[in-house]
Amino acid sequence: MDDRTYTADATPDETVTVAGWVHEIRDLGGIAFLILRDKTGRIQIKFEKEEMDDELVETGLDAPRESVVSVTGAVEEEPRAPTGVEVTPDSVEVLSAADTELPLDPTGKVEAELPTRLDNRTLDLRREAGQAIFEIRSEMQRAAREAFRAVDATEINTPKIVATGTEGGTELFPITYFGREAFMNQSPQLFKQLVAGSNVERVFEIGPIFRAEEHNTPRHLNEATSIDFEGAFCDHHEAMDVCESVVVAAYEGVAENCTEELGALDLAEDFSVPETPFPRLTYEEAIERINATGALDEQLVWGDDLPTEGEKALGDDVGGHYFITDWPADIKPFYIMDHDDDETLSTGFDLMHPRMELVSGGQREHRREQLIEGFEAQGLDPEAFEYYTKIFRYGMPPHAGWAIGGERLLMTMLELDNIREAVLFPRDRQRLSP
Ligand code: ATP
Ligand code: AMO
Repeated sequence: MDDRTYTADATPDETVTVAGWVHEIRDLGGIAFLILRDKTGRIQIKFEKEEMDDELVETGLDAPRESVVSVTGAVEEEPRAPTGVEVTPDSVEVLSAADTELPLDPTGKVEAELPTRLDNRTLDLRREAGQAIFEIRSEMQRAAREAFRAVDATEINTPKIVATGTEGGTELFPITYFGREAFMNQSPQLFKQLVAGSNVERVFEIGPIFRAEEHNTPRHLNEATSIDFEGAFCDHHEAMDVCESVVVAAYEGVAENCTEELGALDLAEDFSVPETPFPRLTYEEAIERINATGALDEQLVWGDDLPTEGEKALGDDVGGHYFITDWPADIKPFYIMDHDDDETLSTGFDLMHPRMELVSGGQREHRREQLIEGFEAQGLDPEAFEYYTKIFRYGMPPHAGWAIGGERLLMTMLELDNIREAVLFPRDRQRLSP
């Protein structure tokens, strides 16, 4: 594909062509060094001014920082060089000269604010820590895919332009679709259920969701990545088992394959795979424990949604990942099944990280009559969902599933303060480009 040698692979006594960015130039007088940086690291290029062709020396040493250069030369061992080897150049070519003024410093010596970094993401990803987050994100998704395959789930892709919302009417982005009203999809929810009701049976999807969240918080995005699972002949307990296995696999993949990246983020010492099994607290136990912490001014009563402060107090109390099960039916969506013996209780669950909610899921209502009642109870018009409800007349197995917020998983795993750090080009109320 490209016939240059990665800097990390340059071995002594070879002649190589390395190419990358000018990280820095250190001029000591008679001798000067260009530190060249690529995907794999850095290498020292040595210029002995007296002994080398003037033009070659000028080309190398006059290239502004962050210019893209290609260097051909012999690799030699040099204990004083940062990586133990250096290149003595036979030729230097500037492929793209950079401006001398840069909006941020990719060496990381001068820190930049997050908005500046996001406005100049390419330069930000030239910093080791910036690159590391997205190498880890890639590994997290690879490991999750492998964990899904281990439970025999098939990867699917569902439409992102849809006719109806599912997760509450106020958070939809409307668009015009050939003169008709349409929306950006908030969740693959109904589609993944429609596929779980086929012979495909078990599915997963890693894809975008769009939510017109009004609030501007460090853990909400307007375009996020949802990691979804849905399985036929599966109840909420089994769905939680799969959820736990995917989260743990993501951590294990990162622990095994991202040692350097964790080092770049100063996490090498602290990174650990969460212990299993994750405790499963009922909603009722959760509110009792929150009340007992005394963290809230007002005691929670059964039926309340958990406020952020309450979630944090409980997170500190539990100290790791945990599920909250058996939520009040009224605060869970229409597609979640209620318990047979108590209709006020749902099979809905959330997976919590001590800092925030990571996952929602549950067993689904597969009985058509009860499903229609659920729509009506939630003030939704079942007619608008005919494409979905009609399938429940043709044999819908019991099924269950969940969705992880991909960026929240990464953000909690890497202790990032702001969810925007976990997205290449985040979408929030202010940010529509790049
Ligand atoms: P879900 O995935 O169900 O949306 P969530 O964790 O994203 O769950 P929301 O339901 O969007 O949370 O919002 C509920 C929580 O977000 C509440 O606990 C609330 O305290 C918090 N929240 C909402 N708006 C703000 C805001 N402007 N600033 C800080 N926190 C907020
Ligand atoms: P829910 O609405 O709870 O459930 O979303 C699932 C998970 O997605 C993440 N998430 C977000 N992350 C960042 N920014 C946002 N605006 C945002 N909104 C959601 C959270 C959340 O826990 N259909 C159900 C899932 C199911 O039952 O299968 C659903 O969408 O981490």
